[in-house]
Amino acid sequence: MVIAALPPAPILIHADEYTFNGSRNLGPSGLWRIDLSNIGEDSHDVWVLNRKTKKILGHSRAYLPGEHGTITIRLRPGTYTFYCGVANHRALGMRWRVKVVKPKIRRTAP
Ligand SMILES: [Cu+2]
Repeated sequence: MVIAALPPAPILIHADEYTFNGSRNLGPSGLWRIDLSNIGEDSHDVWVLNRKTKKILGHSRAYLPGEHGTITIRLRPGTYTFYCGVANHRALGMRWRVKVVKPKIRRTAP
């Protein structure tokens, strides 16, 4: 039996003043590819917070209006908040919650 390597779980986040709209709020543990698209008029970034441990797992650089970029982060099962760390943007609504669960094992044919 061969267990295939799972590709990163992609999530696309559209950021503007002052919302974070994610393309999914549930996915498998493992690598996550977080693509932030700044469709607003201010700079925005994305930070990843483990809601239980309160640890920051990583963050992107700040993206200018019209820019987009990607960070890849390994997430264990749990709940996370993705948010913008610029000024008080998080409090204004730029946050998105995701739940990460153990993936089902996938098998390939022998
Ligand atoms: Cu922001």
